[in-house]
Amino acid sequence: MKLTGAEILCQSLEHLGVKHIFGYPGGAILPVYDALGKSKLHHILVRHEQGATHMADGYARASGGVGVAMATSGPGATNMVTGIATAMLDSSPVVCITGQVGSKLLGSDAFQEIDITGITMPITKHNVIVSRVEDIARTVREAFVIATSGRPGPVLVDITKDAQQATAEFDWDAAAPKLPPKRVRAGLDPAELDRAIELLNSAKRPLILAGHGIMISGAMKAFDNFVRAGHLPVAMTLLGIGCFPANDPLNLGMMGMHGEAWVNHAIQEADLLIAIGMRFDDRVTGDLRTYAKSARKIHIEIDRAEINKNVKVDAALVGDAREVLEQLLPHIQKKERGDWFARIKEMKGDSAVRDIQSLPDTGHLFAAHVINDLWKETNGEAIVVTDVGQHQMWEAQYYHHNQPRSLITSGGLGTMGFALPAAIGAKFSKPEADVWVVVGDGGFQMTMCELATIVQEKIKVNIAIINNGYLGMVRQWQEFFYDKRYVATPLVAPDFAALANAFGIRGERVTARGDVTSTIRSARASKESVLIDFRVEQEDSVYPMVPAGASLHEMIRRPHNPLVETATEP
Ligand SMILES: Cc1cc2nc3c(=O)[nH]c(=O)nc-3n(C[C@H](O)[C@H](O)[C@H](O)COP(=O)(O)OP(=O)(O)OC[C@H]3O[C@@H](n4cnc5c(N)ncnc54)[C@H](O)[C@@H]3O)c2cc1C
Ligand SMILES: Cc1ncc(C[n+]2csc(CCOP(=O)(O)OP(=O)(O)O)c2C)c(N)n1
Ligand SMILES: [Mg+2]
Repeated sequence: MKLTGAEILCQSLEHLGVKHIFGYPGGAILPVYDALGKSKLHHILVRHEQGATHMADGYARASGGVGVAMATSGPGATNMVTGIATAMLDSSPVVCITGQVGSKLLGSDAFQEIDITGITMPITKHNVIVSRVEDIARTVREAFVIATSGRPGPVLVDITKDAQQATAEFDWDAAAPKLPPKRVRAGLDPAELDRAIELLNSAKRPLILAGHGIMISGAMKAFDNFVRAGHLPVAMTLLGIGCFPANDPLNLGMMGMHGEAWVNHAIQEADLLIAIGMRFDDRVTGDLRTYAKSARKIHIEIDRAEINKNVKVDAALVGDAREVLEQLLPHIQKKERGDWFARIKEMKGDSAVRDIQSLPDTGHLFAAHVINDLWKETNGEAIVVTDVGQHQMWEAQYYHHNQPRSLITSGGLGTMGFALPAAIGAKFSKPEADVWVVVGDGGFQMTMCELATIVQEKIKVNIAIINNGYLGMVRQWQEFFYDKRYVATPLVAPDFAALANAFGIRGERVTARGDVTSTIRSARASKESVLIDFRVEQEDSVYPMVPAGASLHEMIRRPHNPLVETATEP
């Protein structure tokens, strides 16, 4: 039977298992919207196409599957750019479908014509323009394969309007992807494998650097076996949080610019780093010249281009984290490493056993209190989606995640405005989950229009605005490095609770520490979304901090109480 290109697209997406599409219509994609109306696909109307891409990204990160976003040509497509780049930098499998002007008009500066494949070339794993109806099904199938295989990433498919309107036979089987043959992996290089095993079994002060790739690979079980077999301490990157339970005694916490001080010191003192599915971002390493000087390094990584990119390694195991860990497992010798663990404990000092909750109430509400109470009230089981800034770092420090994919955050691009839409996407992929947005007063104002999407779709996502009246993270840099000249960082905001009400969402404001728990509790008990405006201490800073470009051990520490640098032992 002959179908239009638009119908073929919708049917192909159904074949691929897609249930939700986040999008916004316009002229060049209208035939697809007409077909969508007749399909089983659930289209979520966003308020801005950036929101659609973050929703698709949040959907992908929460589920481990593909998120799909859709937009019209021209401004619809360009509004997607930030979301696509966000997905690219964090290896998130998002498929974007854009409408394009008719193929005869291409290159004529037609109304809303923009070269979106040109624009997104460097920020997609792959992109393609389709101008023949016969190519739609195969191209979409290929997009899904490319987005999810190897190192995942965003793919954009731009479909001309005439291709959407033309008709062709729809034959799913005949539309099988025609991709270049997968490079047959010859297995791990035996010499590298032997070297890695030798390094692992002879190390006295080993430390694992656990990254996002463990989650992407679905290697949590294999990783757990590996850690226990070798009795190895684990440090996590921001995006690695959740790959190993925070409450496990072998988990030391986060590394890097705002990581735990003892973790950064442990990295500098280690004699072996085992980096797994992490890419030695500069937020993680600090000054490369002084990074982990006494350590040999093993890198387990699927993307060969990451090997020796930032940090030179002694053994490179290129492959899927789960497969590599399973191969290594039988060769690992268990070692007690008593001296090393004692040394780490010593570096940890007493800061980890002090509980911010038990410190005297000075009448100040610190962001850390809010996050730590949120952790306690949700039993650490919520999916928390953060924005970018100080609150993001406090979340990483004070909310202890035991489950993979339970922290969703923009790490590589650090995109303000990510949290609210990404949380909406996460909620669609995990409807039973307790989803919380943790967002700053600045970032929230970038995509707050998506509150209307929550209302229109009748979903429950709770929102905690950590409102410090500043673009806090930038203010912190100005405090430390620009002599407290707060240029363009004090921030006027609307009354967020009243704003929520205007959208039809319950809004609360909390100014006292004693009200944090009860307000969170009541928000959780509500069937509908609740927004809480937490008015927190305005000029608090995130500690520790490795100044950009400084050595990892050269951290700025919190000058003095009332707050310790980290919260309770999880
Ligand atoms: C304000 C701010 C502050 C920050 N501070 C910190 C900080 O203090 N500490 C910190 O850690 N981060 C911090 N970040 C985040 C940082 O910028 C990076 O995003 C983060 O460190 C990257 O973590 P990753 O390497 O684990 O993940 P990704 O960047 O997602 O890299 C994943 C790696 O895994 C590989 N991979 C993918 N699939 C597989 C597979 N199947 N098998 C094996 N490998 C695979 C990929 O090729 C890639 O190399 C901060 C970000 C912001 C915005
Ligand atoms: C889109 C975008 N613009 C600018 C920045 C630079 N930036 C990083 S953190 C930050 C401040 C964030 O302020 P807020 O949302 O209030 O969070 P806070 O740091 O106060 O918790 C800014 C401006 C960014 N990361 N993303
Ligand atoms: Mg702020």
